Amino acid sequence: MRPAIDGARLIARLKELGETGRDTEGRLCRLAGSDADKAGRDLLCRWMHAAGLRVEIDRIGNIHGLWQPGGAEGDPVMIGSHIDTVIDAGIYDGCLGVLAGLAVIEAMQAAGIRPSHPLALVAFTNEEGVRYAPDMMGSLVAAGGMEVAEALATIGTDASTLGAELARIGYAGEREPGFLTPRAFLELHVEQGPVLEAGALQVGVVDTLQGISWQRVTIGGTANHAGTTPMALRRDAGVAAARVVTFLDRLARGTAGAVATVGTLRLAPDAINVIPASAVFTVDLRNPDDACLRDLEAALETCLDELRAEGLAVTTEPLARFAPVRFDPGIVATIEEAATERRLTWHRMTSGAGHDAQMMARVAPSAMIFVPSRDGISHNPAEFTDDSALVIGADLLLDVAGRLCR
Ligand code: HGY
Ligand code: MN
Ligand code: MN
Repeated sequence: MRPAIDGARLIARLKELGETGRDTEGRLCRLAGSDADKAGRDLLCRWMHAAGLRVEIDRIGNIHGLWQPGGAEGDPVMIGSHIDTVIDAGIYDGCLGVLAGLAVIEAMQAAGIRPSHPLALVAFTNEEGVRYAPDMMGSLVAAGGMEVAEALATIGTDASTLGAELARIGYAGEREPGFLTPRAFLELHVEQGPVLEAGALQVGVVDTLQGISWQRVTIGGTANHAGTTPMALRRDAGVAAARVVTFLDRLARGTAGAVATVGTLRLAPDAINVIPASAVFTVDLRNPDDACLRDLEAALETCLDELRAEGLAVTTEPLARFAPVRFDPGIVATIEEAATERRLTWHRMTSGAGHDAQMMARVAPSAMIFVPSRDGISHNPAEFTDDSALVIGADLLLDVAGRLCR
């Protein structure tokens, strides 16, 4: 019997998980290591246990659900993503990939499939990096790109420590990160961009993922009286920050494939009649070409040097830097074959967003499948993908996993 995804159950779980970890204002905020994250993790573990998976947590809190039916030997085919979210998130980012992976295993079980290799489902810790930088942290540690001790010692935006928070919520596991070496890694994800919808395409076959550079910039000026200080005598950290923000916007708009975002900005002392003494903000630069990404970073540094020359104290702190990634051509071809066999409309594309697959590509042949995002919106409660598109993506994931498990 050909296995098929239980679409109704997948959608129901996405909605149930989507209601888990909302704050007092009703916003979805399952930040890594938080009580809200624990609630989502507990729900996922319940579903994994109910599916008969062996649940193992590693030291950075990555949750693994292992299915090794009789006759399945060797390294597992791994399907993964994340269930932590940004602030005021949508319900599909990451969660689709984890819950579709669970649905794939359950579909194989229901159809009596006997895979030659085990399957491992993984929900990685702190993919979003909102509370603790860098992002994709759990998969980065699992792929050997960051020492687990360093990751656990990471100080959050709220002065908490990731390791203490994971212990507090009961997800400081025992297994060493990377205790599983997947024979292949697959991730299904909503596109979070406008390309598939604009092209009326059902599926994206993701063969590359752009480079990412994150840093925190601190600008020191001089607090002074808003009323008595002549403009020529000011060292206004707020104006300096605004100059950097507009510089980056112009730079990115004039550079092929570039995007630049200042997503956080804090002024101190944050008073209506005090010239800001300091501005602390983050810079997110991305580009599919690493040399171009380096040019963007260099241009930012030149802009900051101009502020230094004007007497402002400017320091930077690197938070993340990941080069562009090319996924495994063999798995990309397998996804294309399976999509063609299902007569889906698809095309190859680059991921604008970071994903756990980009870290797992360091240790295993990896690739991704995208399904369309309505109006290209994500990291926003308006994030939406049609139920039918979600199931199409999960069924394709099932086909590809089946081919890789044979
Ligand atoms: O930042 C990203 O691209 C991902 O959502 N963590
Ligand atoms: Mn994601
Ligand atoms: Mn995200």
